[in-house]
Amino acid sequence: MATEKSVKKGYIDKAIPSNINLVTAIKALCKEKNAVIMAHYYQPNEIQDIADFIGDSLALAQQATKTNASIIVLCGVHFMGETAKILCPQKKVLVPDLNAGCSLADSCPVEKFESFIKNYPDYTVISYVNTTAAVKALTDICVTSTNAKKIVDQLPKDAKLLFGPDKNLGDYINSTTGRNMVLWNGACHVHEQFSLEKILFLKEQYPTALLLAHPECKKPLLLVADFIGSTQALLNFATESEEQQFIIATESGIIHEMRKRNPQKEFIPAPPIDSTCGCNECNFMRLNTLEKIYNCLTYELPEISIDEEIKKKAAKSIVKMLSLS
Ligand code: CIZ
Repeated sequence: MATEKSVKKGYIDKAIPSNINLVTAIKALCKEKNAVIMAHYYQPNEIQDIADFIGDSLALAQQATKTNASIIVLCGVHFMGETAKILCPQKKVLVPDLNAGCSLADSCPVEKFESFIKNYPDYTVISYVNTTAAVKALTDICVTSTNAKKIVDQLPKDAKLLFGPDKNLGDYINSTTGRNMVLWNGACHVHEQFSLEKILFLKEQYPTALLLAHPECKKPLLLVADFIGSTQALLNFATESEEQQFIIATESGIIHEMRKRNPQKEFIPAPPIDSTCGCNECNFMRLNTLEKIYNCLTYELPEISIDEEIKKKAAKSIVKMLSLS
């Protein structure tokens, strides 16, 4: 029997019988327990392949509200598990490894964010979904990279806006909406790590390849990109485009779904400054494994729990996002 105390390492570290087929066993556990596996596009390939649903955080949040399952195994990072729990407080939300954090969420500690927004009392606080529930509780409207422009465009033209935590995404939204949002100085370590020099070299090697970049990347990279968008937008663009080669400047996990949908096209991961493999992976996203999913379903741990007051306040900013997106 495993209890909350068994989650000492952030995940259930119990031996798994060596003769079991993990994929079959995970599917059987899901059926037995009325559980669904929801995975982000940045998850390792084998996790995307067993998921009942894959998507970006907007789609995962929307799907969480629609499922009839009693248990959601959220294969992504911690804030995504929190979002599912906030939207579905009556469901059990499990994350296979609680250590799966987010450098961007970490770049916005709640106490510092609270002092920062106090300097702007009459501003509407907009937060990217990559934040802790506590930061969302201080937020008026939550956004994702898929819906940020659409939501900001709906706000009154003279509204004073503050955006956190990603300064690159905030700067990009300012440029596409003509707003002048005050920006928190945070960033994602994966998207900040792309090497412009190596990417320009790749463009010379693949002269017809289009560079598709996520708006969390730094501005000089965005200036040379052929298309800028969220993971979902990049996936849609690559699928609908007549072109055959694409350099992808976001977490390389998305390339799995791009290749599945477009087996005849070539996808080249954009290289980071330091890398041995030539692609850019989020270490946090890679902490989830099939073994941890199996144990998490078996013991129904680790479970996401959020302080009631924070949950209520955070829910308002997410519900507002869903109503505007
Ligand atoms: O919102 C998400 O899911 C993230 C982290 C990126 C994206 O663009 O989808």
